[in-house]
Amino acid sequence: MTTGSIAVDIGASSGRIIKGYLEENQLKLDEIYRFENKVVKKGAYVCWEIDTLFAAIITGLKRCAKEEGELISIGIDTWAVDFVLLDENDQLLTDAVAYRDPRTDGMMADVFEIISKERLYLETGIQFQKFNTIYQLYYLKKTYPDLLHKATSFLMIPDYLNFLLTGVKANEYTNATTTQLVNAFTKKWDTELIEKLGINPEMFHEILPPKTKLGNFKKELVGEIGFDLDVILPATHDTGSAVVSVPEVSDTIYISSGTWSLIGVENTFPICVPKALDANFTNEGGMDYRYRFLKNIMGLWMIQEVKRQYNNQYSFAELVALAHEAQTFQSIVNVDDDRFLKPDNMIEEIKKYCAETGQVTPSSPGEVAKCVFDSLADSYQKAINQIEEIYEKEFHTINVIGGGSLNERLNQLIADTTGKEVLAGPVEATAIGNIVVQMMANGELEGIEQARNLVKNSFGIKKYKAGTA
Ligand code: LFR
Repeated sequence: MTTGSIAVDIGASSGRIIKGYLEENQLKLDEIYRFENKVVKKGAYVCWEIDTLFAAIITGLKRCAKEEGELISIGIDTWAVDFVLLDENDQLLTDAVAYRDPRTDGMMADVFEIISKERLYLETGIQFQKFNTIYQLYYLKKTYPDLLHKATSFLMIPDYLNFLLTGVKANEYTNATTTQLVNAFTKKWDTELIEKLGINPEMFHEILPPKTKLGNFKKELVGEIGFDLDVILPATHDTGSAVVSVPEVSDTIYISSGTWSLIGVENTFPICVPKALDANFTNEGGMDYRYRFLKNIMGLWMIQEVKRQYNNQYSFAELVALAHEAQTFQSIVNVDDDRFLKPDNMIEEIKKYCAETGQVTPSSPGEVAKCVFDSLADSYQKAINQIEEIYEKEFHTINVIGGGSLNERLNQLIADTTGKEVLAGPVEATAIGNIVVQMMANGELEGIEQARNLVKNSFGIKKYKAGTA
């Protein structure tokens, strides 16, 4: 009988419950349940529906009941930076406010008055994004000091879901690093920095690394679900899990392609040099204390929003095909501009940007889509130039992983724009990374090298060369 592990992988637009198991030396995946994720306005803030997400996990687990005997563990990963605060009775003090909420506007400048940008980067190695946890917490400190005072627990989204499952409160390492409050070298909460900001360091929990067994389902949940599993920490930051499943990291630039495009390389040490700061590259904590030296690029979010603005009358595949037909259209926007983080209307924002920069304004859906894809490829190229400049070497391969790797035209466009070979896959990178870390914890895999070989042998990786479209 094969044993299986369950990955709960929740992204910005959907969540999935996937079973992973070994069969004839290959990793197999079965999707058990899929559910929607979205933000809603609660009072003044844009929030995640955290209770609905937890209920969906329970529904999915009940569907696993027939496979129960074979299952041994479960791991949860989600996007990063967002959190909730609990009071001394473990009751929620805050909603799970979403990082695209504009509440952090202006907070970066306030924080830099307390600690310089350079010092913050030197200590944490984390990129400057206005939505990082540090700026969200500083907003709370300024706006609701009493609330922050009452908080006794800081839990990031997967930490909170794990707490609901097990009753155990802890902060997982890979996700904790995205707060910009963890020292990149000691890998511990930077208590001095936290205190300087006027935030109570006591509300942060012990930082536990991936592969740690957190606990088991709470008694009442075992009754409801009908069985129990070991709850194991994968890299609970989805990008951390995704990069575990990059088949070959040496001399390769990866792009984890989903709502965001995360472009970078894996290191065994953080790079906090001035050039990295200027280019705004991050050193996020990874599996086995490796570091993801990468940059956030706005990603498929832009085309998701474009599709939504066209009232979903075109599928993604149709937008890709229409873009291909609009061959002569050439305008490009800077996808890294914060104006594209959550505009009221993405199409209008793109048009406005083109007009303001003296470029031709896109009008047809094909032109808008072409503008988005070309702009993404342009931004990838710029990030690659920065990586090569910092490393003082040329990389020859780009590995696109995640759902976006299914976009064949974008893969070819990346190959054509960069002149490098593009490898596409695995598509289910995040769930795979989540599952293989559980398998390491369960003794089914020895370590990350073996896990990466397993990925290489289990999933088809497609190749694209420049000029072969
Ligand atoms: C991708 C991701 C990125 C993070 C962004 C916000 O899903 O986790 O790594 O920067 O979402 O949390």
